[in-house]
Amino acid sequence: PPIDPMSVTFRSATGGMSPSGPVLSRRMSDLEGLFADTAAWQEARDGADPVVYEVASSPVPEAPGELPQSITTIHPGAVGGEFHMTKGHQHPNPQGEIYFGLSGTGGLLLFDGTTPKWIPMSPGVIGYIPPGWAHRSVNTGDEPYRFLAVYPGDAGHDYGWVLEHGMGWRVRRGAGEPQLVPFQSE
Ligand code: PAN
Ligand code: ZN
Repeated sequence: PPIDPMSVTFRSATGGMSPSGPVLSRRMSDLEGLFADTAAWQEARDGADPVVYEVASSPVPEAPGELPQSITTIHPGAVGGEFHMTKGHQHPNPQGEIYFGLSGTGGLLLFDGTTPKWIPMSPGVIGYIPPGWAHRSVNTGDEPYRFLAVYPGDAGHDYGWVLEHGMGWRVRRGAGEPQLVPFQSE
């Protein structure tokens, strides 16, 4: 059923939304196969199994014509030097998506199967994801990195594509700027 016009309040202290739809929590144990250093990942999983990121969704349904929104919070940290990140996905029904930086420092890694791109993200930055580009978010700072996402309700989410093709680069902690390392060299 169509929903009524509405406003959603962003809770800046927690990254929550009010009113809120589902809130999803991804722990280290949910992120098998993501990080290059498998031993370091296993150690983190078997230890505190920390929450790596959370996704709060607005009550707008994932239905054709609607524009669902979500706020992702990626907690700071790294696994074997590789920064905390989201799983990453393709939209099987290729359509654009908009990200807007809310707090902290991170980046948007995009991959079309051939060429990776990196968009540094910070509060106030709009990152645009064109149709057909897989996308993953990375926290490159030492505080929570938080952003708003707005996407077409019938875009769908395909997580298998990234597991199969990678994202072109891995994002590692460097002396200064984050290091973008070719995926194949791991
Ligand atoms: C975002 C992502 C969110 C979590 O809302 O879904 O940041 O990342 P993963 O879905 O890759 O775990 C988005 O891009 N929606 O389309
Ligand atoms: Zn998306």
